[in-house]
Amino acid sequence: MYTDFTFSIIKPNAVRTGKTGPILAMINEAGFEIAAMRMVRLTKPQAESFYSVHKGKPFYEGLIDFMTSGPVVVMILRHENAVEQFRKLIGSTDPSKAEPGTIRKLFAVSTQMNAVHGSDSTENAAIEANFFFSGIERFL
Ligand code: 3AN
Repeated sequence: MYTDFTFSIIKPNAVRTGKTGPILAMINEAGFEIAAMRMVRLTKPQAESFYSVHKGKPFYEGLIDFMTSGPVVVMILRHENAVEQFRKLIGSTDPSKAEPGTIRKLFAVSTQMNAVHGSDSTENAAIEANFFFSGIERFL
């Protein structure tokens, strides 16, 4: 199993407000290599499948509506200890708890509209990346 990659999404609020470029610059400056990237508009079934672990939670329906509200940018990122390093770069899910200088501190507007997603394990990174880029081995 590779451990030097993670999967990220720049979420609709950040894309809509022109933050794609600044966020990509922070990702590059932190030393991540963008191994694969594309802009997509999630369908409702895709969003429901991607966030199926949250099904039944109070924020689930709002999360699906939000994530299908506009285009997102999906990426495979390479870095040593990528999952852990990227979660440090993005900061806490709740932006009010995110460290200064993190992507979420700078660009999130709420816990739901928190600008970016970062996988929480290498196993999930592989599942999530394969969801958008079939056969991820060719990017790693
Ligand atoms: P993270 O993306 O930081 O790993 P998860 O996987 O717990 O966070 O949650 C996935 C997404 O669900 C978050 N990025 C956020 O958009 C939304 N979310 C999580 N918790 C809440 C909450 N308490 N209220 C609203 N939205 C939430």
